[in-house]
Amino acid sequence: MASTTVPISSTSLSERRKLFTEMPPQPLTVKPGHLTEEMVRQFFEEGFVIIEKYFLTEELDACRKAIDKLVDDLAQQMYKAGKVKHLYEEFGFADRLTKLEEEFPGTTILLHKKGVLPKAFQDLWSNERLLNAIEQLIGPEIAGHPMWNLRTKVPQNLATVVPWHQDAAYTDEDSYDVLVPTAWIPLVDANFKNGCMQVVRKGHRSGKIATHECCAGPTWYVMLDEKEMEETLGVNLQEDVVLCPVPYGGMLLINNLIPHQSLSNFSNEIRWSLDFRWQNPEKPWGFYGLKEGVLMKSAKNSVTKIDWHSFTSNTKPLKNYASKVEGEFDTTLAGPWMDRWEITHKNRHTTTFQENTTA
Ligand SMILES: O=C(O)CCC(=O)C(=O)O
Ligand SMILES: [Fe+2]
Repeated sequence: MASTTVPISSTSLSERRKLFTEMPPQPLTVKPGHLTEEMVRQFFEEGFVIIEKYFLTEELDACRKAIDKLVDDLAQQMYKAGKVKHLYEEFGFADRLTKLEEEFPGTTILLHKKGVLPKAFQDLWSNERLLNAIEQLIGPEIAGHPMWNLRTKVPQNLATVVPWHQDAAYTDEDSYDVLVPTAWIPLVDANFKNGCMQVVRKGHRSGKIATHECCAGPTWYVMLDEKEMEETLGVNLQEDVVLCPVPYGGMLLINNLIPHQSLSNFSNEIRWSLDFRWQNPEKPWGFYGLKEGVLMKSAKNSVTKIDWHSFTSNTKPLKNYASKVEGEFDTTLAGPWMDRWEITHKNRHTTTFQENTTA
């Protein structure tokens, strides 16, 4: 049965507020990639910070190249199966997926679902400079969180618009007391026109998770009603919404309680982005027992090699859920967050979820 906001004692609420809003003691020595004190302070006080220049061009270029390969592999697979009549090889990073999507609606979903993690993505996620910055937020024990995404925001496509939500609404209740920073990393200049992110500043400060609903429009995304957000989280959308353009090479850091959404893409090119999350591996993953995180850095046991193999191969089945044989080209996407919130809007994704739920 879908749940609503969990009652919480005032002690744990005040501890949670502290964890999410107070800057922890900072590392004693300055390390490469460290954020300025001002940036760390903004992350805790406002719930987000934009860092305009952070990555080396080659680090992100390698991810763009890996995406070209993912799209090519998918195009070949679809072509061989007769799903599309063209490979669209004359198109590239900015528009090849759009052409495939036009011919076979749902191609973007196939790519999103595949969840392939090429080496360039692994390298970016576990980039030493980036982990030094994450250490400033959560301390020296750091694991990659199982929830990560390659976003394929093709132009003028409702299925790629992500409505208001707190990321904690996708994880289970165990995770509510765990600070999980997200780095949202665009692979193009992201701006208002191509659908960058918006956040609600200070929306994390109440320490609460508002009641979400499922699912938005033609998507598998949870959604947070604006009135509910204002009432529960104590924000004012007239004043607190911040547009977050991020240039190529930069990133947006947010926490798992801050409400955010991404806008429509009115440009002619795909707005690609990656979102990676980290947390302390000693805390619950909040991922419905499906998957654990991957240890990346530790002051206790130094990490010589990140075990990507286990991370990418070990996913357990969801309890009370029997996935009917999914075709290779099945463009429905269902997940356990659909059981967390009331399904106020049905679509093919929620129907798949309900049909596969066994008890
Ligand atoms: O990239 C998007 O469109 C949405 C991203 C998002 O919600 C996230 O990274 O948590
Ligand atoms: Fe999100």
